[in-house]
Amino acid sequence: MRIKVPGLLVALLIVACSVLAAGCGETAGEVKAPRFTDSTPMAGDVYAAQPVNVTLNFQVDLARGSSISVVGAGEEWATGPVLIEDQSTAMKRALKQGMREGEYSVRYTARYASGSTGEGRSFFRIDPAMLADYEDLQGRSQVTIRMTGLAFLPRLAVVSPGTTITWVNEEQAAHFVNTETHPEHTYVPEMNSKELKQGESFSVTLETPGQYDYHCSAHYPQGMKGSIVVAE
Ligand SMILES: [Cu+2]
Repeated sequence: MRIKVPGLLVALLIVACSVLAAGCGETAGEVKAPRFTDSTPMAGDVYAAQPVNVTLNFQVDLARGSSISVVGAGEEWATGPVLIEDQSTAMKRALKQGMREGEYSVRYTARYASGSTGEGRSFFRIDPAMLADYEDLQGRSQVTIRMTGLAFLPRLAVVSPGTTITWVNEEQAAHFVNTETHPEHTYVPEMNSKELKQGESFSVTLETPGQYDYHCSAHYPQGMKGSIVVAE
């Protein structure tokens, strides 16, 4: 008889923990919809500033009727229509300005061209303290980023809205500027350059405040990555 009481308590504890896990701790893990490959931000990423959108990549074609929600501090931050692009295997939704330090949960429903759907969730964090590692280049209309030694210099830069960024390849190896993620390059497609040979350059003007991570797809394994924050 004494065994039954602890057994019941254990059962109740399991139920209570499950409820808690489904409620309070739901942003602690990632749930991937079938055919999901990766996203910007990635689950668990910590950003120095807010992303400008949430982009999700899939292995199959998407159809209309997909949804993306980004909630933090009790507020919905995703805005505007769900956009489908990259030959229909990527979907994204813009984010409102004004996202502050904290954790944000991402929920999505992907409607596939086949007719089936998949649901997933992830999370990311914003921690402005990370801006301490960024070189402050605010207040300039033009900023040059050198590509040399298989690296972007400066690797981390904070600029003002409307700044034109120009990447210049100073070495013999050909480089690219590619928006996240690798290899889809779907986050901010206008940041994708053609192959840049020695002496060639690529420019883009960034108007919307937020974080723009990028890399060189030819030297991704070597860690050739950079990040620009456009700060108001
Ligand atoms: Cu490269």
